[in-house]
Amino acid sequence: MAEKDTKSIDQATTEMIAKAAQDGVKVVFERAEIVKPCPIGAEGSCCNICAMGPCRVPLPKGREETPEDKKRRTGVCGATAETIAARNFLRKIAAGTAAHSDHGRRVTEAFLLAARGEAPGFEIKDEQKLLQLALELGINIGDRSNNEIAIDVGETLMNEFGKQEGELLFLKRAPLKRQEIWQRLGVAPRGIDREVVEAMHRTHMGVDQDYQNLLLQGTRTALADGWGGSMIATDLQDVMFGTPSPVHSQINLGVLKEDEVNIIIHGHEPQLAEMLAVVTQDPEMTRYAKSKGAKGINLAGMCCTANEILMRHGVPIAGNFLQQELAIVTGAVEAMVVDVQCIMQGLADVASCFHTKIITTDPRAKIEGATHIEFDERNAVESAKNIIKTAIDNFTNRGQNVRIPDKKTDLIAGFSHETINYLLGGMFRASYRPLNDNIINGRIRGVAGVVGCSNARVTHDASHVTMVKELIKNDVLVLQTGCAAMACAKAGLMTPEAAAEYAGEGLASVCEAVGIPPVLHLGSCVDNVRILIAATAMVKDGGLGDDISDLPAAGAAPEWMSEKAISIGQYFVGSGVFTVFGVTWPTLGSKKVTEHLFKDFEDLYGGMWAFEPDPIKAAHLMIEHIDKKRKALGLDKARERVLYDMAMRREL
Ligand code: XCC
Ligand code: SF4
Repeated sequence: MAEKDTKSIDQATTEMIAKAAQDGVKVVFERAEIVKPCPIGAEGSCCNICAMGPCRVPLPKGREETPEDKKRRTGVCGATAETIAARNFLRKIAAGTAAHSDHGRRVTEAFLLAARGEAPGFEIKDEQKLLQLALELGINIGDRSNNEIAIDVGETLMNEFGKQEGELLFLKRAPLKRQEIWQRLGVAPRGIDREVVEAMHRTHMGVDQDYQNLLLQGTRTALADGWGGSMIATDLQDVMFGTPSPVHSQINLGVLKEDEVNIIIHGHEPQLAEMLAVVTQDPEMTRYAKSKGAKGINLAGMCCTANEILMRHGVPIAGNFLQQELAIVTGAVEAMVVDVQCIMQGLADVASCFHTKIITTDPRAKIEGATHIEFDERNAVESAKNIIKTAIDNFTNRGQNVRIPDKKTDLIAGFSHETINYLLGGMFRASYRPLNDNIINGRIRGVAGVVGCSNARVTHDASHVTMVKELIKNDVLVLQTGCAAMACAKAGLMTPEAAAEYAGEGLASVCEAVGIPPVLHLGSCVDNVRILIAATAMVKDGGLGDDISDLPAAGAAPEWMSEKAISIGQYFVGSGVFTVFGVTWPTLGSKKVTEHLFKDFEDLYGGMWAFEPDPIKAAHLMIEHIDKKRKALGLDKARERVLYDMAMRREL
């Protein structure tokens, strides 16, 4: 576990932690000091799947294992530490895949309602992406209407969740070589739900007891997330709400406004958020807010829902995961509207100290003490108005104890795969060619995805910002999603000017020519699939090998906390990407399982896991991997030339 001396490097956060203490309000940072992680559970050495246990089988610390220790390293049923660690790991993947995929399923349901004209207010915004999807799925276009085509697309993709046989359709998007690896290893997912169910079955007491076999199912389940549920979510969201393109906005608690009704939308699924973004613009709503003494309505996002409406509407972001309670501590939030995932139950407690209303909106996620206003896509505009009115009515209850930190940062977001393609290649010859060329000529050393959560066990935002600065300094272009993206946006890394300030000369020269930041915001956590698609496009454009595992690329989640992060990591690894996680590693209780994930996986998948809590060291593991891939491609010389040229330029 990484040492932690300060709670956050973000000043707005530190300020609000202090205010919470003054106000006597307990938030996550304080709870993390009171509740310490269980050291046995943290390393995956606790099994509680049957009532003969829970069985704890930890590795002895600070000394070699004795024969006596070895006896204590099996559960009552005889399960080994290997089986226990692998089972726990697979269950995390199953939970993460379930979360992303259930999101994808709900989006598909909404998409079908919209296509059938049963969800007024929702429509097909990106016709081109719809038609491309239809072509790809073999759906007849002819002179049929968009809605007719969309119904077929929606039904075909809905079928992916409950499919029992064959392979998920989007696996075909991957490079051929990758598909062959999946087939050879038997890890090509058949249906999304089937893999999650099988993972739960195989980790039940007394079923799969071979850690390598369990971890194969781990890959199959995770691929059902990355090339299944999450990919469906991102694609249909783009068709329905528009594919993101570059957009300017601001981030941090300073986006809240003293004289307006502040509504924060927090969670993951974008349907409600989209509708709120539209309805807050309605003059009727503004009039209503004014009638209560407010100057207007200010909508801001939190966590991945924030990323969704940032990417498509430029709606400002109030903060990332660990800032959710602190937004309420400002005393200026009339309503925090939540849907699913990453919503701390502590919100209800914090809100009870202020006037803030916590509004749950999804029947799958209620919180004791919160107000429930169900959001229904069939009645989206009315539901959204109802929620906004509730927030406006609460404005008059705002107390005197208001303090909004004077901190917000500019950022550019909206880098979808389509946008990167277009920005680099131009409107008429959209391609990844210029990116590949700049990697080949060495100006860009490689590409890194730095994603994932914030975690109260380590200094908030610190690992993200430190790692990403180190990467771009070394000419690695960084792609980001989730709370990681927000951390770096707050630190000012997502403006074009950041290139000159923080990036190495090679990367900076490319960013300046194209006009992009050195750190690109690709969206929410389901949007990690944009990275898979971008990586595949780079392979297909040529010159960088014939599989994702050949690319000079790496991934990381330095402050991860959620099971979804493990699922994402596993599908990146299973797609051929070297991926390093920070904070803590959940299989350390078994050396064999850990070795398998960190070493053997490279032979199986061409991508493997690593654990390194120090963000600088982790960045260098990624850079080493990138250099190893450059060397294999015969590109090591090109980079030396670039560096030589630059050194000469400097001497002139
Ligand atoms: Fe949640 Fe997506 Fe993690 Fe942030 S990054 S803490 S999962 S909001 Ni997905
Ligand atoms: Fe213990 Fe085995 Fe039951 Fe797990 S399955 S709790 S190791 S007896």
